[in-house]
Amino acid sequence: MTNDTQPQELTDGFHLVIDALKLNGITNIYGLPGIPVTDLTRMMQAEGMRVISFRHEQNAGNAAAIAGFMTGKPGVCLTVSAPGFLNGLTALANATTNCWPMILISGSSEREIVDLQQGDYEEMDQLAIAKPLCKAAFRVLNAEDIGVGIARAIRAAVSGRPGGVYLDLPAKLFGQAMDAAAGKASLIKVVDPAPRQIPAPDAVQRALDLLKGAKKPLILLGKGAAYAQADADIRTLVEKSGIPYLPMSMAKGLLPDTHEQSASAARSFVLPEADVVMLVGARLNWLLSHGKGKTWGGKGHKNAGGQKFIQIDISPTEADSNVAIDAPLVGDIGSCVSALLAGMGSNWAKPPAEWLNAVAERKNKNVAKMAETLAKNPPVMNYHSSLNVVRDIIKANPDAMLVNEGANALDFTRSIVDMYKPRKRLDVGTWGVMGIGMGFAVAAAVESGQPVIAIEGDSAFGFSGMEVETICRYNLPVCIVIMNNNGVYRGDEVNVTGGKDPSPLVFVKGARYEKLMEAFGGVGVLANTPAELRTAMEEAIKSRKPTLINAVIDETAGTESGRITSLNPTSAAKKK
Ligand code: OXT
Ligand code: ADP
Ligand code: MG
Repeated sequence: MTNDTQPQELTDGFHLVIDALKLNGITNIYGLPGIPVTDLTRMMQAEGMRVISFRHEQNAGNAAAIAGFMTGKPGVCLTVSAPGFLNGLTALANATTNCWPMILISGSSEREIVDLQQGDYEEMDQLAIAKPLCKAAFRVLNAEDIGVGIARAIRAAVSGRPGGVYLDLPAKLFGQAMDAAAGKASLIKVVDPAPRQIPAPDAVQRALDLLKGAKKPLILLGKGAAYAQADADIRTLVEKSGIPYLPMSMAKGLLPDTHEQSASAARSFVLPEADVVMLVGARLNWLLSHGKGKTWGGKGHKNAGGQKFIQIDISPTEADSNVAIDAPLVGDIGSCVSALLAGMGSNWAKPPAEWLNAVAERKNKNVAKMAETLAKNPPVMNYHSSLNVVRDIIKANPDAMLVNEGANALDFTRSIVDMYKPRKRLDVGTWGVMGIGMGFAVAAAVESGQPVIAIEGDSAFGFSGMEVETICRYNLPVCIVIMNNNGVYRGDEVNVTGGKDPSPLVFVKGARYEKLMEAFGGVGVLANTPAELRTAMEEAIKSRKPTLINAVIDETAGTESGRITSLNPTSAAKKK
């Protein structure tokens, strides 16, 4: 037989998408099926990919985003058109805001009809809507361009400052057939998707000079430092310099929180007192009071405190975004930190003892105060007595992943529960967004294989609570602890009018959240005491069974917005 008469082997858009992703090492998909991606999910599974199917796209998107943070590879979320796409978009925007690599792949409707606005099924110009909310957005119209489309999406997500990428795949694309060999040849294996960016030697020297002259230096580690996976070098930098460091929330555990140089327990002392601050993958945004104001020892909220700043960041435009940066160090954190280490030489002088002693004194005082509070066992469980248990459980299981959201449930957990290893604490991030909980918990279990503990405010849990079914369906080792105080911040508010409606801030009292887990075959536990909570958590870790513990917390224990009460606006117009 000649080649002319041999039947041509064909491939199609479905398989090219799958092959392109697999070629680039992407094998986990977080999504929700429906027109036009239903078959794609089936085929992905058939081709050996792990498809985790959620109950709402926002949770799938959050899972993809945090998978990106954990692995440094883009997490992929797959949705249907218009409403499914929009449901996933919040997570894509959140990923971009947090600098996490993620790709949202959405099916879309017939281009010809959408562009003429003729009212197609789920009609929407998704590409245009996604563009301002992510780092890059692409659409693929022809099967032979799928390889390029996916390569561009991967590169855009992970190179430079990581972020979210939208990839629009119209329904018609999936069915397009082409020659299999030509299809294979059209795929691209992305080489060096996140190239190292070596800092300029003069910038390294400028930073070292500033650090050398400091009397009260401080290192601030942000989640960019955790993301960079330069753990050993970062630890060496901290230890060799002898400088106290402060981890931002998701950088906790980069060095163990129990490290003697950790200044976490002296935060409000070290920020205004420091004279030179080195930011490592942390932005001077609202979480750091924009680098000025009272937090930094400034007179008014617009006044700087007089600190000199070194900022290590991959984004060349980050410096000076809030206050002047004296020594910007632009490059990837791994390269910048190793350049600093090389420049420090072998006889780097530790900071003056006076500074180290002052930090230690303040820290020890706060740690002792905390220990005293944690030792109390009030008649009704509160944040301290319950989180003391979580603290012990994490200490005994340092490889476990910790997911955390809420207001008081977030802030108390952050300061009470020590972390021991990098990238183990996953939380509300830059936006302080509620709803990340169950999506993060699913991805944390899938990506790490470790047990996951999700500490959830009862309000926070409500945003993604239906995913307990997903957790049960995939039999994931997730232990959810709901800090149940009957409401947003507190559960004791009343309707001031005396009317029948409850206050906007409270929920059904004594809600039995644990029954939600039981409905899907998981383990539900009601815990009224620290002892009950401890037993239930230990059992959950041991059994690896999906577990939901409804921890009943004193409904008067919380404060408005937790530690960020001051961000609530107050009216300048006095009421009579
Ligand atoms: O130095 P000082 O003395 O100041 O003490 C500090 C440390 O030194 C000390 N510390 C320690 N002491 C001893 N030992 C150790 N180890 C130690 N470590 C620390 O403790 C204190 C505090 O330390 P910290 O935390 O480091 O310092 P500080 O000053 O707090 O740090 C400042 C910040 C800004 C960095 C920090 O506070 C922070 O990271 N905050 C994040 C806040 C945040 O993001 N909050 C979430 C948003 S709140 C709100 O928006 C909510 N909503 C609205 C909503 C949202 N968000 N999203 C969506 C989609 N829709 C609506 C809602 C609905 S929260 C919320 C639900 C709330 O209800 P829940 O039921 O879920 O939760 P509950 O409140 O529990 O009811
Ligand atoms: P945090 O909330 O913990 O303070 P941010 O999200 O504000 O952290 O800051 C993270 C910073 O880290 C961003 O400015 C981002 O550009 C930077 N970043 C992320 N990855 C890297 C990397 N590999 N190398 C250098 N900088 C990075
Ligand atoms: Mg609550």
